[in-house]
Order: sequence, then C-alpha cells, then structure tokens
Amino acid sequence: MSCQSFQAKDYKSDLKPIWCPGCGDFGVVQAIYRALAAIGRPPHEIAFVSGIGCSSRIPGYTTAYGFNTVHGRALPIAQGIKLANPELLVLAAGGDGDGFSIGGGHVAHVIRRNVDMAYIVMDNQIYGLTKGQLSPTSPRGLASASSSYGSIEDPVNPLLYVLGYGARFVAQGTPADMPGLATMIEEAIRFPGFAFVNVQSPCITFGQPDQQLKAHKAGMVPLQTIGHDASNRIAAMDLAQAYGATLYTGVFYRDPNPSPTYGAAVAERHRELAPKALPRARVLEQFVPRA
Ligand SMILES: Cc1ncc(C[n+]2csc(CCOP(=O)(O)OP(=O)(O)O)c2C)c(N)n1
Ligand code: SF4
Ligand SMILES: [Mg+2]
Repeated sequence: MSCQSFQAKDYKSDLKPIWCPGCGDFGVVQAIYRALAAIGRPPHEIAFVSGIGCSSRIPGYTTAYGFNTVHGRALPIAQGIKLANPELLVLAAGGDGDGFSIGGGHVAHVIRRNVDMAYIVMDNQIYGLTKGQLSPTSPRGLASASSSYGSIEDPVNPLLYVLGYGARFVAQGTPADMPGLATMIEEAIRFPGFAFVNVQSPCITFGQPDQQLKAHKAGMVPLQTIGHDASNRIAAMDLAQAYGATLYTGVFYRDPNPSPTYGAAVAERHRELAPKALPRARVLEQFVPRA
C-alpha cells in the first residue's frame, strides 16, 4: 500500500459523463470521489464493479479499475474479484432495477457471506436507461412507459430487504446532502464486511417531481436529528418501513460487533485444512489419468 495522499480529483477519469444534465448520479459520483479521497487508497488498488443502467456507467467516470458487467450481475462478479484478490478495495454499484429486480437474488447471498465490500444503489424508482419503465422500487400508482394506467404493484423496500437478510451496515443518502452522502459512503467502505448504501438519486428525465433534489432537500430527515440508535437493528427496521414516505438519511444500522468477513472465514478454513492437505502430487494423481 502506498503512503501517497490523494484528492477527490485523482479519482475522476477523463471520460465525460453522458447522464442527462441534472441527473442525481452526478452527485453520487462526486460523493464517491470525496469518500475515496478520505480513505486514500490509490486508484489502482480499487475495483469498481457495476451492472447495466444509467447508474451503472459510474465506474467509467472514476480512475479505479472498472467493470461494467451484465444487468443484475455486479454482485457475483464483485465477490469473485474480492475473493481472488482480498487486498483490493471492492465497490459495487448500480440501479434499483439492477439491484432489486434482475439482480435481487444475489443480494441475499452477498449479505449472508458478509463479503467485505460496499454496494451503492442509485435508487431512482424507474428504469432510466431503457426510458422510463416501472422498476421494482416504483411506487404503487406510478404511470410510466410500462404502466400507462398506473402501477398495480407495491414497491420493494430496499432498506427492509437488506435488513431482513441480516445486512450489518445499512444507510440511505441523497445527493441533496453531499457532505452526508460522502461521509456515509466513506463509512460503508471502511466497514469490515458487506455494507449497503441506498441513494435516492433522482432521474430528472423520467422521475417524479417529489423525488427530485429540491424535494429531498426540503423533506429529508437526518437520522441523527431524531436520536436514532444505529446499533439497534429492530429500531432500524421500524424506521425503514417509512421508505417511500419519509426520506430518512444517515446510517440505519451498523452492527456493533461485526462478524468475520467471508475472506477471513475462507482464510481460517485454509489454515484448518492445511495440515490435512495431500501433497500436490497425490492430488494430481486423483485427477490426471496416468498415461
Ligand atoms: C439481461 C438484460 N435484461 C434487460 C436489459 C435491459 N436493461 C438495461 S438497463 C435496464 C434497467 C435499468 O434500470 P436501473 O437498473 O434502475 O438503472 P437506471 O438506468 O435507472 O440507473 C434494463 C431493463 C439488459 N441490458 N440485460
Ligand atoms: S435517464 Fe434519468 S437516470 Fe438516466 S441519465 Fe437521464 S436523468 Fe439520469
Ligand atoms: Mg433505476
């Protein structure tokens, strides 16, 4: 690891974002630059993995190693990268559709393994890239490109979803509060284990007026202002029920006694099994047919 110090601009790539002017994702990438600068790992020690969507373009706007994978598959690939090279700082990011629709099945597994990475979802309650269809977090009643008469489905609640599966660090932010968002992303990255940050990141083109930055600024309720105890999972779940109604921001839950990460458990198992391991030649004998 290097002792060099880094500034936010060192994590900004030369690629010019092609997001619509005013898209909330601009604020998210700024918050990520700030968080990474505060942590200070050099860009080449960071792997930034995403799926497919407007939000999933984000790794390309950073100087980290980036992998814009397949829709809904950021988490399995990010987990593989972390296991193959535990020294890397691994970030995963994507949209609400990417994370809770096609990729929703992966979320439970990264949580129960407690793989050491931060996952940032840019939740705009819509499929932005494909021009405004319902997403899993769209509110009931939303008229969209795929629901002309209004959605007849309840939304997924991402906060309850991850808390229900046992996530050990859960936060929610908005680019309307840039310092707050940068700090919680930094905290998520520093957390030893899987950390989830849901960012209410407005889609200016297909999103609803009450989900835009102005409305966030006026309506957000920072959790520290209501005396929330972030070590209390049940209290966190109680507050998380307000998803879609009250925009609570800050850390909902931070496990005060973090469990071992998946990487630590794998290393421990290797140590346990090492004395019993067969010599390499004997292992090969079992698999390579003799001539
Ligand atoms: C396997 C697969 N299915 C569907 C798509 C089409 N597709 C691309 S992005 C997307 C949804 C994007 O929404 P979200 O993940 O919320 O990201 P946003 O664009 O809103 O940031 C869909 C359905 C695809 N690329 N691949
Ligand atoms: S369509 Fe929406 S989510 Fe996509 S870049 Fe434009 S404002 Fe952002
Ligand atoms: Mg979306």
